[in-house]
Amino acid sequence: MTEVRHDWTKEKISEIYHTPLLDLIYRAATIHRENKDYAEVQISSLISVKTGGCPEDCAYCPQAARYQTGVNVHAILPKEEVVAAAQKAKAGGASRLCMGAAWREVRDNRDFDKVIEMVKAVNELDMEVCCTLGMLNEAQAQRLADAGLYAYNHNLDTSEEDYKRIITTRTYDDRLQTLENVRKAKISVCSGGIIGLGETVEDRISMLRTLSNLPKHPESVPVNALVPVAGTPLAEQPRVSVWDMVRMIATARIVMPRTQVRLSAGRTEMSTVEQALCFMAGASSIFAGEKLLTTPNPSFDEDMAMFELLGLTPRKAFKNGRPNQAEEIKEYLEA
Ligand code: SAM
Ligand code: DTB
Ligand code: SF4
Repeated sequence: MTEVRHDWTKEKISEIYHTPLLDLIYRAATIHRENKDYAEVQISSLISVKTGGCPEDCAYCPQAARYQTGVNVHAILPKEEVVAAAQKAKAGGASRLCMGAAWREVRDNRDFDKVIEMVKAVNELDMEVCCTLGMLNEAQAQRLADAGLYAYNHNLDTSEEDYKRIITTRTYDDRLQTLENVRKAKISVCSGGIIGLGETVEDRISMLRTLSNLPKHPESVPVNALVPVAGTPLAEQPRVSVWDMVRMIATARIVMPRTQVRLSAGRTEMSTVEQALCFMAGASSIFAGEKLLTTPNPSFDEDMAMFELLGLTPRKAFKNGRPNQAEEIKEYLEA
């Protein structure tokens, strides 16, 4: 079993990232196959429970109020609509529902009370529940944990050095603090980034260094390809090459060997062959369902056809234990 290390240097990660491509894929695939469940892919489905009107200035995001993106702004959804979406996602093969809100941070108000009710309701469907609501303090993280939240998504997006170019309304340390608050509440951590923002390869490596040097690796690391959206400052960014996506996934797999590396935004632009390469390189998770938060994604049917073709199976919910069963998660990660 590959040892889980927390002392990766930028030099070492860079050496891995720049390995000749087929050697890199082979090495990542070898590590991936140490896990007996390597042909299982964890499926998360997204629902935007509060869309648009966000005060932040994330340069990639269609939901920031300051950019004219034509996104359909709406207030918080009724619980029934979220439960119906969760049931549909479960029927489509998803083990996890991730609820997103276009907030800078959680506030202790009625909207948060509503999210807590949603978490409880989806938890009762025997699905892993995830939220991505912006920054959280310790008490808010604990309240989510008590409601049965399984995972919290909070991305670093890019390197610490590059952060100010992409977002000015909060700092990298703010992001890291929320991740710490989530950890303390014993919620599973989901944190990754985006490639194609105009970052350098060094920025990608630096972000992987931060993630892989956290006291405990995130259980999930989403690797998103930028979805360029008209009206955002990054609308004209060229699409990232699939080879960059493969390199990023393979490097993440090697430096965080027990983590679910998620082939995230950008799949509508990728062929089945290209996605197969990403699974070969160690991707073990996807977002499925027609929509990400506001932009399109392949349908459940298309993904099931791809799974059939590639011999992949959807991972069942709670294979690593229920929320707050930190010891089980730990045992799994260290096994
Ligand atoms: N507001 C919360 C926050 O920022 O943490 C939660 C929702 S936010 C939309 C969640 C993540 O979606 C971002 O951190 C970013 O990584 C990703 N994202 C947003 N827009 C994207 C885009 N156009 N392309 C790829 N990923 C995107
Ligand atoms: C993540 O890493 N990617 C998802 C999820 N976490 C919240 C979001 C992708 C959003 C893509 C743009 C959109 O659909 O609005
Ligand atoms: Fe707001 Fe999150 Fe979008 Fe940034 S990424 S503008 S915080 S919704």
